[in-house]
Amino acid sequence: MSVRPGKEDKFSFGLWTVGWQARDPFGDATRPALDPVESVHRLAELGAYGVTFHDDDLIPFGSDDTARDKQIARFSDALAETGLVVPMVTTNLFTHPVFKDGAFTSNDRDIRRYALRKVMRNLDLAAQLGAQTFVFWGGREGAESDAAKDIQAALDRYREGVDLLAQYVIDRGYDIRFAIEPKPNEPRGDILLPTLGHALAFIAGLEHGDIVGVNPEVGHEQMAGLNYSAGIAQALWAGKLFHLDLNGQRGIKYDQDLIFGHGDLVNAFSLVDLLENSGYDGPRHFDYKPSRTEDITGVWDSAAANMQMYLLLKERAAAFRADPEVAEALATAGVPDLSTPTLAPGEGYAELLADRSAFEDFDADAAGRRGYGFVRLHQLALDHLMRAR
Ligand code: DIG
Ligand code: MN
Ligand code: MN
Repeated sequence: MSVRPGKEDKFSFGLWTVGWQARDPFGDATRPALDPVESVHRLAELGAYGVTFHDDDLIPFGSDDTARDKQIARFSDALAETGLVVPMVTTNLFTHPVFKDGAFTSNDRDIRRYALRKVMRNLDLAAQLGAQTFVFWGGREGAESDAAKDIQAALDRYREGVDLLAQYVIDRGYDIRFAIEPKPNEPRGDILLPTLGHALAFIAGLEHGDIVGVNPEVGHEQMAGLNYSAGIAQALWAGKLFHLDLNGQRGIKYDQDLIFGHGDLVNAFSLVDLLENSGYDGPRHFDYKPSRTEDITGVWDSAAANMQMYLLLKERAAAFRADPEVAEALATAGVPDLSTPTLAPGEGYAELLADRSAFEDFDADAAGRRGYGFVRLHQLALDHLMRAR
């Protein structure tokens, strides 16, 4: 059954996704370059709401100002013609050899200064196009050997860079928030801020941490063996889910950037259930790679598949939540009870110490015999996922 996406679904795509020419470490490109203007029109036809980009996706690295202005004008015209918006912009700090030891944390100070200038220029463009989120994926911030990178100094430089750029945004009055995108490795042997947890801890130490959140990607957390929907729940709990990169990953291996849901489908179901019931109203952004085996028809099929998967899972999650048997299984499992504070209103440790039922008279053996029924609850979820009820 095909479901038709619309702008109200807030699906967005990186230009670098559908535009990926499928060059990989073991093979040449299998597809020709794609004009960003063509991508805007085709994605609009498919039902997308927005497009995102790295500076170099839109303006080839090294372009002079005339060529740069022409590209921006063409792109802006396509946005106006299609009604697509630019919710997020990011900077390519990883392709050019100059960044081979990183950007903000390169051992070379001149390169660190160059990287900051490249981002500042891109922040101006992001503000000009109305983007409200600016992503930092430190793909080259890291090392292949431990002695090569003083991690503490690198984190100082990372913080110095993000604080400076946040000050720039504040002073310019840009309506932009930053979102850090973690990844454990690839292309560096180990990447700084490898998981959501590392990123949240880093943000806590920033001067302007209030405008810095996270942009977690499905496959990146799963490359570290982590539960993506659980990580998103913590990002929401921390008020730091500013954006997210949806795709698929089949286990702990290289970054596959599969179509959303084409990896761990069960976790994708849990994620959509969470997002649709959490109040997150940001873009559903796809950062994936159309398989190297596909021609341009396959590229557009893959873009449509991302949105199809999300909408199908949204429908399945709604059916799960509407099922009275699920409500009963949730109650048996005590899931709603977890929202009840452990302490009564006004109760402190003195009252807890005085409460014999909490310890002296507590029958741990009887409590240990409780059956929670999690298996039945999970099977109900899978029944709904597979449309078996
Ligand atoms: C890869 O997962 C990264 C880069 O594509 C980009 O910097 C970021 C944007 O979401 N994701
Ligand atoms: Mn990825
Ligand atoms: Mn990403």
